Amino acid sequence: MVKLYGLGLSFPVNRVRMCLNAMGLEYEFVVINPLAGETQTEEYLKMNPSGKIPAIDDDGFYLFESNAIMKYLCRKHNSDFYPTDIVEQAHVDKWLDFIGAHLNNGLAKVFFNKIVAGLIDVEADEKSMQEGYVFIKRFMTVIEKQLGATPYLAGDKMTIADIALLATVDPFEVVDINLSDYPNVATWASKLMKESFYRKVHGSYKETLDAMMAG
Ligand SMILES: N[C@@H](CCC(=O)N[C@@H](CS)C(=O)NCC(=O)O)C(=O)O
Repeated sequence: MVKLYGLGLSFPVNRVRMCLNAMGLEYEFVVINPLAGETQTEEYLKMNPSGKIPAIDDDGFYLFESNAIMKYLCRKHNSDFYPTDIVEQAHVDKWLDFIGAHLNNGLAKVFFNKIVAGLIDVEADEKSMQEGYVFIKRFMTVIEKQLGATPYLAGDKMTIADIALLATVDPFEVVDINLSDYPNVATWASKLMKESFYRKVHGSYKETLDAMMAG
């Protein structure tokens, strides 16, 4: 059985959880906290040499990087969430790269300064945080347009590009980004957030954050 290492606050980790849930795969979720130094052990660094989360251990096969993990799982289990047709697959890859390079970068800046800095007692970098908000606005506008044109990010069917996006917009509420500023994305997200692959992760991102804060 796949072992997934990570923390419920991490959007790349939640992306892999949602993917495993959507595919109906059994897995063990091993909670490991980078903020407590738990990803710097010799054992964990063998799975992910960057000391980041997520990583998986699939019966001795180690893999890191959330998008690579989702693609691997889909290929291994012949899932349509990562289509084999080269054009369809190219669209999925395009959006995965777009989300990874642009949106996740912006969100990482905002999330670190708004949430994590306080948790680890580091001074927030206001400039970096504002930069993050500007990136997010710029690139969410592109996503909003796409979801006005097609029901799912890469076309007519749900794919891992949608899962990557859903896990990325999931923490928006706790960093004061209003999803209703992007009505197509809001409609798309509210539909997917009712699905069991999401509900098995949490009721909402805020719920996970509040539980973590409470101890
Ligand atoms: N591109 C990576 C990003 C992984 C990542 O940045 N994880 C964060 C948590 S959201 C982390 O492990 N941070 C701890 C650290 O940098 O030491 C992926 O998609 O898997």
